[in-house]
Amino acid sequence: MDGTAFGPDFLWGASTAAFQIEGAAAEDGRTPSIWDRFSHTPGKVLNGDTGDVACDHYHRYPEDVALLADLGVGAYRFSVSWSRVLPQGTGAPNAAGLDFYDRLVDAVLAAGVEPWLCLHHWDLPASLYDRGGWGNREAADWFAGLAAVVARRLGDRVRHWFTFNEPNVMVWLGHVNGNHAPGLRDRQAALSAIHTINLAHGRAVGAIRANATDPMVGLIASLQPVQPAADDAAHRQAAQALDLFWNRAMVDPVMLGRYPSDLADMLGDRVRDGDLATIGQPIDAFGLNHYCRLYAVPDPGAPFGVGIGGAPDGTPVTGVGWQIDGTGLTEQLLRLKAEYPPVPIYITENGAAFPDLPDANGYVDDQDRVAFLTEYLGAAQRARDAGVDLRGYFVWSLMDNFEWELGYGTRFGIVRVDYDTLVRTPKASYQHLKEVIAALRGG
Ligand code: IFM
Repeated sequence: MDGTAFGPDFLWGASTAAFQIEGAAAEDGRTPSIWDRFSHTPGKVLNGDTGDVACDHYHRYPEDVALLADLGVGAYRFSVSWSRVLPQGTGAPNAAGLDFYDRLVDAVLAAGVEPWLCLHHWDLPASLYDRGGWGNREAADWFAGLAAVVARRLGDRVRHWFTFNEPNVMVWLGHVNGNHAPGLRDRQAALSAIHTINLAHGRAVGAIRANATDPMVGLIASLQPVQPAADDAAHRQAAQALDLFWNRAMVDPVMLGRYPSDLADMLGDRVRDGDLATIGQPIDAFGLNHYCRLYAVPDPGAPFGVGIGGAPDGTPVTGVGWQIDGTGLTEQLLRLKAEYPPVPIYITENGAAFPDLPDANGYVDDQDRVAFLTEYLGAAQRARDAGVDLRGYFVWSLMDNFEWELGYGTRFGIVRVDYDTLVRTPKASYQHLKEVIAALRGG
């Protein structure tokens, strides 16, 4: 890979999320999240997989931190489990839960890696869902409460903060499509969730700034260019609708301080005086998660009349059918530069699932993933060459983990996890990334 343009200051990182790796689901005071409940509901997750054990990162985090150090990354992005920190969602913090993140942060720092903390990666406490979840405007205050508790405890050491990971996906898959927790397909619930989560982001930005020392605060969204799956008026209209909900509903209000006008009409009096000022207060960084272009299809039965189709026939795809096409990443980065005020951008997730056949020693020679990373890093570099203020790249994911409704059969890691023994084995892609990072750092 020609990566010379990245230079020695470019930040390399790896990402994970609490529910996908921690396990220890009922330990030390943690209560169920909506994903515990969803995954324990028969038929919701492939093979009935749950997050009960996951990668057992809760107990094995020292091993995982050692992998980060050996990889040579400058940063580790992880999320906190809300129901581990605040078992009732609000109220009294759980000392044992906070102690875990304290130990993790110290271990990451001791390994010479910066902790990048994301407050919420989809695992809303089930108790809060029972109080209305993101459909209840009060959830914005509940989330600010979590932000304050975590920032007070870790804000002396954690300098880099994100409020939400992919709130747009949380709304689309959880409230429109229904294949993610909490499993809704409900137009009104989705609209309420959009605004409450945006407000929660704004309130949490304030809470982090008030409680952490000199923090960088940002938002992470999954943004993908949307195209009509066919060249006709219905598909073009579907593409516009999907672009509105996927790419703009939760980024425009944060970056521009306003909703797109079509959406503002739909949100109606959910948006109160002062909300947009809270949501649109300046942030210090934008996290872009990017995987593939989306192809929109009309779906009259769906809450917003649109669904997501497959990649065009004959185009290369990953093991989960996502199109491999780095030009989408360049295009998305250029769109961020063209449409929003300048904010440093980090790619906070990018990676791919492949079949990953291990040899007798558990080693995976994943040249398909190496080729994917090479293509997408080249695409990122082209955007930088075109003037995009891209400061870093975090691979998804450090290790194989619970891939939501697809459970453990779908592997995105650069480290293989054997789910019977929980042994971690770096794949060829880990070695490749390690060499890229070392070379670009002049190491
Ligand atoms: O595993 C997920 C992650 O939790 C959010 N972004 C996309 C990844 C791959 O599906």
